[in-house]
Amino acid sequence: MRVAVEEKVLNENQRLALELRQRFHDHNVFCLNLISAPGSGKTSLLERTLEAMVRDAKVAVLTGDIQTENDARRLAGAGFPVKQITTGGTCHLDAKMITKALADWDLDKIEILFIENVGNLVCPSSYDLGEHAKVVLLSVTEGEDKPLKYPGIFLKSELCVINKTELLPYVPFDLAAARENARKVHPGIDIVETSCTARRGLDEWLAWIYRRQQKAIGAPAL
Ligand SMILES: Nc1nc2c(ncn2[C@@H]2O[C@H](COP(=O)(O)OP(=O)(O)O)[C@@H](O)[C@H]2O)c(=O)[nH]1
Ligand SMILES: [Mg+2]
Repeated sequence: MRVAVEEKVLNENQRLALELRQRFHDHNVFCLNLISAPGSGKTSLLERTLEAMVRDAKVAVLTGDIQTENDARRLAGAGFPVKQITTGGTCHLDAKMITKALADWDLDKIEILFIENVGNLVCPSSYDLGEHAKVVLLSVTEGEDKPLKYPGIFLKSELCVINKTELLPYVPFDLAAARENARKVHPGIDIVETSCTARRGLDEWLAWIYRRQQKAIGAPAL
């Protein structure tokens, strides 16, 4: 019974995600879905990303959390459209929440849409949001074994951002093992190392975004 209900929810999500994907395609919106455990640095990475954008860049952010508007407040400072989605307990964003949040935004004014998912390495991996790619963040304080413990999200993500790298001298995190574990789960996954506080690796992250955006433009929606 529980399985049947879950399947129905996921099928409905898939239908709405396909609609979103088609809309993103029609309006040339490139969409990334950022996923990580709480505190890995999703909002920080987006803060650094928005700072790096030129003033008239068509960039927008939807940021999800169970409670509070804190992340939207942090991100709004950069002057780009930002909207908080508070799920009120749900541990992931779903396609219906994204559809609703986009209802009063003109997609023709957006070229890159970042979605910051709720902090969780499990639930968000099952919900397609119509994005072009999922990006998983792993910070060096979390342990290099996380790709092996949470393979689903590493398998589904095109990029793994290893964040807080300026802390490497102080934490027992084996960077080579982390990379190897991510590639054991997903051999083709791209990996970028960043430090949002020391502002390292951000050029590489931005270059990845633009490369992936180029690939998305002109590609069929489905
Ligand atoms: N040392 C260090 N701390 C970071 C870095 N990036 C983010 N943080 C801190 O980690 C905490 C959680 O970051 P946040 O961006 O809110 O993570 P989120 O929950 O994934 O959105 C905050 O205190 C950030 O200042 C980093 O590169 N190095
Ligand atoms: Mg956040």
